[in-house]
Amino acid sequence: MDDVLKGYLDRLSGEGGDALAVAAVIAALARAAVELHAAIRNGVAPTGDGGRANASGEVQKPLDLLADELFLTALQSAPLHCYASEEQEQPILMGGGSLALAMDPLDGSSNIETNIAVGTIFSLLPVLPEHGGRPERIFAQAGHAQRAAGFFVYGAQLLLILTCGAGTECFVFDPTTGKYGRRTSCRIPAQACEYSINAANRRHWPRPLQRYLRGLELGGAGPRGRDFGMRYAGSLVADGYRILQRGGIFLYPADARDSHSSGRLRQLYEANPIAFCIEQAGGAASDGVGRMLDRPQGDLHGKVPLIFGSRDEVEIATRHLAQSAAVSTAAE
Ligand code: AFP
Repeated sequence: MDDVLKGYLDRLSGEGGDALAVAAVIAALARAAVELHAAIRNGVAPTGDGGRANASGEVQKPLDLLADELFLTALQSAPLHCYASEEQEQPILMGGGSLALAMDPLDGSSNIETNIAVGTIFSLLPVLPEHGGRPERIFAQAGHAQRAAGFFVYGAQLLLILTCGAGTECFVFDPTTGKYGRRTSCRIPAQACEYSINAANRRHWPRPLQRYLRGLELGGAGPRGRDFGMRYAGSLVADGYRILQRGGIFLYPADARDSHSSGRLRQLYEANPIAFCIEQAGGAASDGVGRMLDRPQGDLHGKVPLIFGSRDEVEIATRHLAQSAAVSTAAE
């Protein structure tokens, strides 16, 4: 079976500019992902709690730290100027190059013990002369500056979802050949049939969001006039891949809790790369007010509300959310 990912990256490399560097970084990530997937699948990766907290104050699991170390090692010879990670308080200067990489090395780690798919999310940004080589300026670029982005899904299959700005591709790893042997292009249906949200947070949502979700729950008996399904994996890469496959809408909104006043997901290495993949597959991604990829980047580990999926549905949800200037909790 051909190495379809290698063929894709070889063609990409010929596009000139920093395409050769982009292809080299993605190839290094793809090799490291095979190693991490094997460690997870074979249960050799440690679980439990690592005892320390990351920059977002969340407990780091040993697998979070193992994943971060594994990717950092794999990227030592990649053409990278700097590396930012959910597991690193500050960016790390690398060997030098025209690109900067931001990663969530292991997304969904709280699901490891339950055998739900977890993943790695990555975002590649250009290093420009005006940045003066300073990581804080490089990682302050908005999402529309991304050169490439994607995520790996460590499930029954190892998948790489990748965009370099000309569509979103899904590569499937074949353990029998040791190659990413299959590629399909992702196109998200404009209409959603499923919604994805942590309904346990309902009481914290703003009223207009409550009304919007109530409309989905009422289905054919309500204002939408048709029934919807509900799926929520609690793993962004699993929910994101499902939506790339069959459409739907995912929402992690800001809510009335101080801890969630900007939602839970980090803009640099979760929301922006997912948004890039979703848009390139014909979908839409919003922060509840405007296009996610146009939102100015806050702090390195800054959080943002995130809504993404089928274009028509994201438009409807964003219109509802725009009605709530201030977050208010429901009376009941
Ligand atoms: P963990 O990496 O701590 O498991 O968090 C996963 C995640 O960042 C993202 O993958 C999920 O969409 C989201 O959190 C789930 O958050 P809730 O558990 O608050 O619904």
